[in-house]
Amino acid sequence: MVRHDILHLLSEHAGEYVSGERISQQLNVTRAAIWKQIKVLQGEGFEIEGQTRNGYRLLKCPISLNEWVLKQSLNTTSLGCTIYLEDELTSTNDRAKELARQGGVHGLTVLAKHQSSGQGRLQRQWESPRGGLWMSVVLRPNLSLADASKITLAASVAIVDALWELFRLRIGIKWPNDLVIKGQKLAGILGEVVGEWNTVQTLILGMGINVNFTREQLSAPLNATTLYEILGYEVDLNDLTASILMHLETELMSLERKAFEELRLSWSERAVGLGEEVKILRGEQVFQGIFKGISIDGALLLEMKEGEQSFSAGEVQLRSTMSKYF
Ligand code: BT5
Repeated sequence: MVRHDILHLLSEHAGEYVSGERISQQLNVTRAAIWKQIKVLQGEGFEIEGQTRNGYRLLKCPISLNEWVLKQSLNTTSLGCTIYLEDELTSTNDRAKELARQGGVHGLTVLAKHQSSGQGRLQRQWESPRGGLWMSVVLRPNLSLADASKITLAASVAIVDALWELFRLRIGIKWPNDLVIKGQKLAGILGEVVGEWNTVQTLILGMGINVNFTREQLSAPLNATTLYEILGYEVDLNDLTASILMHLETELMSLERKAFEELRLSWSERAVGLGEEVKILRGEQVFQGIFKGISIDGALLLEMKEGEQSFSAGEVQLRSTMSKYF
């Protein structure tokens, strides 16, 4: 794409002018065509200065999602190898499922700037205003169905680590995979198995993070927060996406090596409520006990008077009996 070629050329000389003539010669396009493409790039949020005498110079790349910028930041081998970035989708998970059924490869990543019908677990709604990170990755890992829940645990750890790496923010994981800060939800994860796991082994991993928007853009009753509220400034969504995919790839590779103990440890270090007295709600039923940890298959282990019991994600909810950070 000519636009991307222009960007490559300008970014090689970031901050310096590159003459229209030079771009024209190197890319074999007319100067009028270059001018047109520069206008499009400016519309996408690239700060490009144009001077009749000196040419063009790239001053800044957009911090909103942009395929070219994202690809420059990506340092992965498989995740994000193919990127579908749309302005609006009903749900990135739905689009990723469609693409997976059409043969989408491992690592294919779908992003939307806004979701009109974002999904949570158990048919719940996920509010997805502009400025958030709404992403789904097609995974065809070398793992069994029993490992599917470990992948969502791995995703929680990846997001926590990316937020620490980029902003030195400590986020807690509320089992199974809500990401919370001071008790307020910042992000959620939705893993969905596509088709017969044993034959196709495909999991759609959806991750939603409230990033560059204010709390007011979410409905009032939600116990939620956004990165913007926490940090006080907008962050580069491309860097954030790249960092999450990088950490996720590392976690997945270690899972494929059967190194679940490492993941369990990483997850436990970041878990909220571990070792505390908690309540587990299953429909009308309430179980109370000490949150001991997670089992080999990612289930929550609860130590109760009657002995230890495990609860798998999806069917129950976790509540604290004391911590205000739930
Ligand atoms: C989740 O479900 O937390 C999984 C959310 C996954 C969203 C991503 S975005 C990209 C991909 N495409 C999708 O369509 N989905 C995935 P769950 O644990 O069921 O939590 C849902 C509950 O969180 C809702 O019932 C609300 O109470 C609350 N909620 C909804 N939107 C929220 C938001 N933006 N921030 C915080 N809480 C929210």
